Amino acid sequence: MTQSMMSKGIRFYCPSCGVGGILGLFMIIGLLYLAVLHTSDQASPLRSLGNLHLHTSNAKGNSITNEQHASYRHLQRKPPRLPPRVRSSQYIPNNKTIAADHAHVLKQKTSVNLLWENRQVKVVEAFRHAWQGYKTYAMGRDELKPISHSGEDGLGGLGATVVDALDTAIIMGLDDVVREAGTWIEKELQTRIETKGQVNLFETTIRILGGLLSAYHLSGGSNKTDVAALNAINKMPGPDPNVYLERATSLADKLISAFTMSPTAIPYSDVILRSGTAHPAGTDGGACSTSEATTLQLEFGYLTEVSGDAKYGKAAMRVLEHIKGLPKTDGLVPIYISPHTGQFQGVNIRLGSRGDSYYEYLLKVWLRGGAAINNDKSISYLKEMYDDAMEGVKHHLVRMSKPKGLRFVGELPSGMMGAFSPKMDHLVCFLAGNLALGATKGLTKQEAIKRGHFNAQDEENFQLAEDLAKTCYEMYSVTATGLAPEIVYFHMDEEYPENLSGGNADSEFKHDIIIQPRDRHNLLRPETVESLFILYRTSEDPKYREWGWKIFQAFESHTKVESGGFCSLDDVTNIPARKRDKMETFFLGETLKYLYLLFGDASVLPLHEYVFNTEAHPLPISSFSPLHVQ
Ligand code: DMJ
Repeated sequence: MTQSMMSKGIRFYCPSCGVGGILGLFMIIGLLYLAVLHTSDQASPLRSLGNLHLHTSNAKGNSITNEQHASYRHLQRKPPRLPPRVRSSQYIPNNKTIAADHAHVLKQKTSVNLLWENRQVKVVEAFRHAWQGYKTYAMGRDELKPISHSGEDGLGGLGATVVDALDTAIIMGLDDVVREAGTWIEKELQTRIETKGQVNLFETTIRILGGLLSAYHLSGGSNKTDVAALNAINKMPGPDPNVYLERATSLADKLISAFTMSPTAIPYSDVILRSGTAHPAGTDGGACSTSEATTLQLEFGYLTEVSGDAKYGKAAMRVLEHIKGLPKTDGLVPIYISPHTGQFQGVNIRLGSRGDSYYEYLLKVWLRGGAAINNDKSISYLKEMYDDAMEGVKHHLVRMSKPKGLRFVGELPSGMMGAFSPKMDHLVCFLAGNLALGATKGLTKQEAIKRGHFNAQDEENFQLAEDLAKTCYEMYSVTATGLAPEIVYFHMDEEYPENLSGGNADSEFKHDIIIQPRDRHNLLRPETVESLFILYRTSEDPKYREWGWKIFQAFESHTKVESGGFCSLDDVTNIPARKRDKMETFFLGETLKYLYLLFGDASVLPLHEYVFNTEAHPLPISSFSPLHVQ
């Protein structure tokens, strides 16, 4: 709440107030602030927590006793750390700025702040444009097809864009969008959960379950005691937050069959919603992608925390507990795992598709469990697995391109004994941000050093994070459109061909980065801007914002569809770029959210208090971990 009070959002809440009104508002805010201080623990980063005993209730009214972890009280009493909310009045189309209406406020701002506020408004306008297209042509479908003015259900028909976009709209303060999405979820989603057919466990968990849980938290659901006070100041539109939790629970009750029906700790990859049954994938001998089986624990764990039902977190954490005991090579693992045997399958090692978020969740589940704060030993194995894996990445997968020298992460398609491939998926770009997050535990680098939380390995990992962020940015600037292709190869020989595969002759790295014709597409993916956001927050270096702005402008120039929405591209190396008739849900859920946060105030959703799931849905860091298998 203090964050909301200090935010720019609050100023726009009452734009026409006079001085008296503003003083009055500050008095009310001051009183509420004192009340909050009285009831909540001190919210300092990496605080140590007392070992009190507690008996409390969760949202469903179930009883939770947790002797070791009294910090649940902190979660119950602390008001939601809602971000500053940008009011609708701030969105004035056609490049008019908010300055005219609020000159008295803006005078006090530096021109740098103003510049980034205006850029942030541009992102909000882009989000509105995307939502408008979706609402007009595809409301309730999974994805918008912006060129043919229709929709498709590529994710099983749960209205994935509605749920994926909702918390971005909450964060941006777009009340009308929150109301539209929230109402749809309240009225339509339950029937879909009960009647739809096959969905993928991982996609449904990260996008739908994660989106619902984040919306539940951000609209005040997990902070029952203070929600009334909060709503009095900043009423959240849409349904009661418990609606989001109810939908999340009923969806998870279907998804959990993937764990319970499997003979091992590794879940089946597909679930039939209407029957609540699960089965293995129809390909690869039924194997699950390693990333899919291991990217469920933030969502199921948070559901356990807010519902009080241990079964969700337990089922999901069994996967990581099990993988802890499997053989690995310097922390690196193959990209398939079998639910039939519980063993890894094949030898292919990479941090791109099918491998990526295994490494992401080792760190994030540890962070969200609060282990960086409360030193919870029960999940320290996750941080050890993460640290080992990052050492493995540095030893086996990181190389330098020629002639100009970009550090990149390649692949070992035939395992440790096979040849190195200088191929890097755009998906790998998540790693830059993840390394920075792991090194600083979500603090700024400066703060982490000051607090003694930054050792030599952190320094090395942070350097790699910065180098990879640069590489990922250059994957954009090497192309004619300024947008990255899905996959690049890095040049490693002394000799290099003269032909330019990216199409930007001005790029310093035009010979280092090779783009194959089959890899020239762009799906509006978020990984690079995600990393720029985390690197900006942790390093405070403004260059990351500038890079993000360049990328945003390229999205605007080449992917915007006039009638509404944004589209994927077939070929980023030629202008005009050939358009592809699809707007992926993660453009609203992740790409635009990360850009908005990158250009905004660092006090919004601070990284030492929130962990973003792999689909960019923020979940609050718990000060205790109910996740580990007892
Ligand atoms: C998203 O669904 C998630 O970020 C996932 O982890 C990887 N793929 C897409 C975005 O590219």
